[in-house]
Amino acid sequence: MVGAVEKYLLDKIRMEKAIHITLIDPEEVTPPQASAIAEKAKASGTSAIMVGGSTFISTRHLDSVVKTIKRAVELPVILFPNNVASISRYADAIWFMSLLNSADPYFIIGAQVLGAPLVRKYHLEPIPMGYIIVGEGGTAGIIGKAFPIPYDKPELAAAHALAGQYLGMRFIYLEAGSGAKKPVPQEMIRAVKCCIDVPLIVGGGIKSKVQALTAVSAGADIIVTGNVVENGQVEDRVSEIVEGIRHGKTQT
Ligand code: 1GP
Repeated sequence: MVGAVEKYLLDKIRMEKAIHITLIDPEEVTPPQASAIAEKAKASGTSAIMVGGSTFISTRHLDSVVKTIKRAVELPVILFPNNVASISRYADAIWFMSLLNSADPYFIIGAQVLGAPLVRKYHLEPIPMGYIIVGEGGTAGIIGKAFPIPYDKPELAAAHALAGQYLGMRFIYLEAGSGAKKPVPQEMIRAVKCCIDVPLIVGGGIKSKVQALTAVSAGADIIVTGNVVENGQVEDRVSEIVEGIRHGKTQT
């Protein structure tokens, strides 16, 4: 069943063609820093806040980061979990995600089995998503024991995405890894986009207006940026990326 946050995202994509989501890594911020980032990102046109990182996390710290963001902005807060400790009862929704190209069943279905009862208990809205790590893959690739899909194999990314859609996942995420030197290339975004019907999320290494424009004009429906908001110049950087997304849409 499609919940309120998913409906909000789908409506926004329908109306605006492509949207931006700000990722906040709870390991990198204090709760006041997180709420300041969220406020500035909202003012710059971001559509939702994702909270999550690839490595160590204390659920208590995560809870206070999420609570503080919720108090500061009226945007949906969606968890982006790397494990079962990344589930906060204070969020609105959770990407209920499976790392489709992991070699370890734990990241495909194991953590999900452990986390599902908590998601239900906390009344979090699960949004089924197929997560595919590509390129260098970064920390997420190492932690998730993924076989990152090389950039010159777009057809393999497309096959993973299609399998995710056929399994019922309602979003597909192409992840280059946080801080990736090279974001997901256009050919790979195009190859995935043309064979799926569900929205396509693209993230990892997107730092500029041109990079956002390039990803959106190739078919990305959601652009996620994290690193660019950790340097204090949130407003400028997010505004620039949102502008790139708007221009990219006119080229699709
Ligand atoms: C990482 O795709 C996200 O999971 C965002 O990446 O931090 O490089 O923006 P950046």
